[in-house]
Amino acid sequence: MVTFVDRVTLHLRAGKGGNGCVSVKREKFKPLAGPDGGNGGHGGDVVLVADPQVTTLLSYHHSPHRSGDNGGFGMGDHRSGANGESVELRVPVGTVVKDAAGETIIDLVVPGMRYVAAPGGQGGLGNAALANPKRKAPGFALLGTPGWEGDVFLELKTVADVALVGYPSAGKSSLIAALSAARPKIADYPFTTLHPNLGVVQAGDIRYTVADVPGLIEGASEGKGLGLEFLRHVERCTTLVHVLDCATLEPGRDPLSDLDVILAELGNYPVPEGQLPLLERPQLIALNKIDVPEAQDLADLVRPDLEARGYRVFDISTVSHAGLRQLSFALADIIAQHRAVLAATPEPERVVIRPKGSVKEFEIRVEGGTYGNIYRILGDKPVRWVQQCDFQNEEAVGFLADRLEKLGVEDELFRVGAIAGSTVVIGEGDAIVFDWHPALSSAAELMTAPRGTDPRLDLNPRRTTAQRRDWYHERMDAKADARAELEAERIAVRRAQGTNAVEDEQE
Ligand SMILES: Nc1nc2c(ncn2[C@@H]2O[C@H](COP(=O)(O)OP(=O)(O)OP(=O)(O)O)[C@@H](O)[C@H]2O)c(=O)[nH]1
Ligand SMILES: [Mg+2]
Repeated sequence: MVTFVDRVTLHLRAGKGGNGCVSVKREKFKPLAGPDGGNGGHGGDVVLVADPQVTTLLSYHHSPHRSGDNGGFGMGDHRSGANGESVELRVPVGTVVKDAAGETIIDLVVPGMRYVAAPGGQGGLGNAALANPKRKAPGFALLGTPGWEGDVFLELKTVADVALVGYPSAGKSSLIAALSAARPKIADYPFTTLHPNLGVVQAGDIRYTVADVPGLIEGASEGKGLGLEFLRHVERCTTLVHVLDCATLEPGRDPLSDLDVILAELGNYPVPEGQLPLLERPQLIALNKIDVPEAQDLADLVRPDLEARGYRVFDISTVSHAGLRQLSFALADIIAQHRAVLAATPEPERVVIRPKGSVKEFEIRVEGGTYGNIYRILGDKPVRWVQQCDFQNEEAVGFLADRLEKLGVEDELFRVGAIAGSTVVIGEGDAIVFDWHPALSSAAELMTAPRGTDPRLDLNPRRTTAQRRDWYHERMDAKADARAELEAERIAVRRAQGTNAVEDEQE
């Protein structure tokens, strides 16, 4: 029987939004008293919540299909539909959420963290909400949009401060049982532990968590034994404790060679980017089973070697509890230091892995087709508007066309080269295909001139006041000039005559 699951694929379906309602208020002496259709309710989300009380993904292994409730329909008399109930899926702290392509979406490492894995659909507006001074009695309402539907992949990576690693039967489970209230299965055959166990240790005023992972053997990184499968659970532990068995009777095994094997396997484990490789983390050594006399002798023998390699070594026995206090306080020190460092470093900027919406509200992709180009309109808004449109209702289709126009879709279609009759598709796939009939504003642009520069405007014979004023001044100036010229001529003539007269007089 499976009792622990750390990987599961969930099939999620969020609730659909309820449709808006078309209704007209009727009163005894006012049969058409205005639109009163209510809005549809929103569809329920499917939310993942990190819960420290949950330790396994087992329940999702048994029932991986989860869905949110649909939103209720809007009704007459301004009654809105009820919002669909959201579903909360409690998952262990340390659950990594990945999309169907295997990309990490979010890491639920903090207790209480929530992630809306499947957002519910939007409720449609009723005709009351669609009314405005220009459209007093809309004969249509918007449909609810479908909720998100798809698969997400959950992978549990235990979050603990300390990980106990070592050969099978080295006494890891016994150690966690001796240090904490955890009661894992303990037995003298290898691979007793098949999944990680968590325990909470209180040392002085420091409290930390310890994880006991299944035993490793030589070749684990190539899949031997339980393989490296479970090293995933070590990945998030700050500190490692090597539990070395000093009382093993197996030939060819001694604490030093055991340690080398485990180190080699840990070194082969690829940690995700940005994390400290396992072997660069603080490591302590626990020489276990020293209640057995030969084990104590062996421990005394190997300790100088291990200390020479730079390890802090603790002789322990999970049976007599010797050395456990020292070990747990040494661990508490390391954890406390690590926490102090963490508290001092500023929290790194949050990275949004799946940014919502692009800067542009839509884009048009031109695709070649057998019957000429297809213009595909992509973007959250246009796609949602199409989902909200009741294509049986002409008014609703007109409303959709207006919305698209307002967003600038028509202008953009024109810019990328669509002509009247071009095939236009909204969204991926071929759900909504139509022939483009440009509305008036874009038809004007077909005349290739920018707005407001219609050539016919230039034929206007009426002059502006300014033009008339200028014309008047020009005429006045011309008259004045002419008068001055005449005057000058007259003077000249008179002078000529005058001179002649003088000459005549002189003769
Ligand atoms: N004498 C003695 N026996 C011990 C001690 N610690 C553990 N054992 C025994 O060693 C055997 C294995 O102990 P476990 O705690 O199950 O070992 P494990 O490392 O968890 O093993 P796997 O889960 O198989 O990897 C059990 O029979 C324990 O009773 C100890 O300090 N002294
Ligand atoms: Mg065990």
